[in-house]
Amino acid sequence: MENNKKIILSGIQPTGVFTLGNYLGAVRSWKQMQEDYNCYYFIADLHSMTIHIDPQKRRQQTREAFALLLACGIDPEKSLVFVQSHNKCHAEMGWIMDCCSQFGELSRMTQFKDKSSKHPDNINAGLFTYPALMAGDILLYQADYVPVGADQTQHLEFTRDVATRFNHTYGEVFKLPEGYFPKAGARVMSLQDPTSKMSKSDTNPKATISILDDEKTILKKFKSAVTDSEACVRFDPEAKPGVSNLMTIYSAITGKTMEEITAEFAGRGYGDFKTAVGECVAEALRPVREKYEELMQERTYLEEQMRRGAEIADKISRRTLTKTKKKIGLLLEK
Ligand code: AQP
Repeated sequence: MENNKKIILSGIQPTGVFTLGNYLGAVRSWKQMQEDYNCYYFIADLHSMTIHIDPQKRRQQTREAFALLLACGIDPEKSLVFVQSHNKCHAEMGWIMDCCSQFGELSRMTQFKDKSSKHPDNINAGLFTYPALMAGDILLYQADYVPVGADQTQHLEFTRDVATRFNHTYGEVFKLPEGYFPKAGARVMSLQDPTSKMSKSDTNPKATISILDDEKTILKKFKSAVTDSEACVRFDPEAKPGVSNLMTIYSAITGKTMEEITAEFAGRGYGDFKTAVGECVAEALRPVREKYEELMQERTYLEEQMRRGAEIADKISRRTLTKTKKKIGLLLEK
């Protein structure tokens, strides 16, 4: 990747099969960005440790997530794709970032507050220092841009603050990353509670569309999506969160504007609208599902790509890690 292209870095946790939200909000744009940037994508298995997952399941989900990225069109010949824990630099840099982070600033992170209220029985220290590990992930690769959803802007600001502080205290090491807002990105909400985002770890299967769901399942889930009693397809996220969410999905896939969608379904019931949304989603996800099934038969190929990804990731990030350690005054091993 010796060229002048800017670096984009992003990760996704292996906490379940990707949802339509992960796809429309993130991974679909990752595919498009491969042409214009040097893209580094990783499966954030260390981050996934902040919630409890059965070990066997975590292993399986990590393999699946890696295959899903490739199935979604991330090409290991164009982009760097790897599993976070396979590159030891992340854990090492994570500790360094922990020691550069203040308790007060970590306490203000809204994601910590949200996630600790969701898992009150497991408010672990990792959940609290999650943004420090994430700062390390980004800074290790001297990333220019990080694609961020609205829920991640606080973490990016934190990364910039820590990097600025480090550069000021020890001398210039880190590039300050900027947020990247993909044009075609969409925030997808739960089909059963359209005021909260669609999440892969949601325990209610009717609330999420998995990108591996078949057409019949997808149509059924959209049919039972929560709407309202007005029977009018118009975009109003405050008053009509359910219908607005379905419109967002339909628009993200077909490219139609909200006005065009309202006109298309004027005088027709929600039944027709839900079927149309379900059909376009099923059609968009079909090639991903087919590619995924093919890839899961090729275990050796997947393992080889993981190994190669880890090797390149180590090579790129070790330069920054070594420089960081020198600046801090850690004695380097000879
Ligand atoms: N509902 C969503 N709409 C749009 N974008 C979304 N993303 C997640 N959910 C939506 C984006 O997907 C990328 C990867 O997310 P992640 O796995 O690192 O963590 P997350 O945001 O916590 O995703 P989930 O699905 O909600 O996972 P769990 O259930 O494990 O917490 C990110 O770019 C994210 O913005």
